[in-house]
Amino acid sequence: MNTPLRIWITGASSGIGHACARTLANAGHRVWASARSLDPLDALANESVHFPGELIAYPVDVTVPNEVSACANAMVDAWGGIDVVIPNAGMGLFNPLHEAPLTEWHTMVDVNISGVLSTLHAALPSLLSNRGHVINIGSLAARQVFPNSGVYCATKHAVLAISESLRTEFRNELAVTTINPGAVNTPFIDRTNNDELRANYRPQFDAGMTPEYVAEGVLFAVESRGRGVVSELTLRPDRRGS
Ligand code: NJP
Repeated sequence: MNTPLRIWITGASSGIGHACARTLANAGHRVWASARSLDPLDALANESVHFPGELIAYPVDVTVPNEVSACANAMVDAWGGIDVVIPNAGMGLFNPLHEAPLTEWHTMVDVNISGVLSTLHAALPSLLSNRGHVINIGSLAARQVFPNSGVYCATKHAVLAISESLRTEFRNELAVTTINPGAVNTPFIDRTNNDELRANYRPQFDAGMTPEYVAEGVLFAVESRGRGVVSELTLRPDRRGS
């Protein structure tokens, strides 16, 4: 088995983050799982007692910088450091640009950019001293723009730029990976407030990849240590049918 790594993941209560937390703990790693909703995190922690690794649930709202730094400090106090951070918490509130309330734009910027930055800022000192790994969750929307999701696309372009700046600045100290998924079947689209768009998009996500498939990609990137660095991984649904 690979050496167990100490991994902090945000947005672990649902979807991709939840699947990553399970997959990584099941592969023997030590997972510090964060989100705002404690019930699903506690359920995950209870389930994980049967896994070879370890999983601790620690609630955090990534839009509150003091909570984020307290979470990182608690992990370092408990486990002595952070080897991998996965700032996965993110939201896409789809709406045509001219119809979206300003609050939706701010929410996406607060969670998808500021939340990622707060998480990285809190984790970086420990990551740098451990020659650690940042795994950012981008999107196809990090390289393309789509209608009805202009601000979401802008936030994911920012995530990719943050990854690239870390990779450039810390070439000899950090591994940096950006995972760019297409549609994944999670509650992601259910958070969209525009009823018509939510209903129209849902089938596309129903036919998307499983979050467990994305988690396999994350596990591969995490366990590449010493062999190579996955700098960008694009995953798209297989539309060929069975
Ligand atoms: O979405 P969902 P996904 N503070 O809604 C958390 C990207 N992505 O797993 O706090 C802390 O199931 C929320 O937890 P809670 C996407 O952009 C997806 O699909 O309890 N956490 C939950 O755990 C995002 O970056 C697709 O509400 C906060 C999690 O975020 C990542 O994948 C395609 C929070 C969201 O889980 C995970 O999305 C793509 C806060 N303030 C990229 N606000 C896709 N699904 O198709 C939310 O290209 N969370």
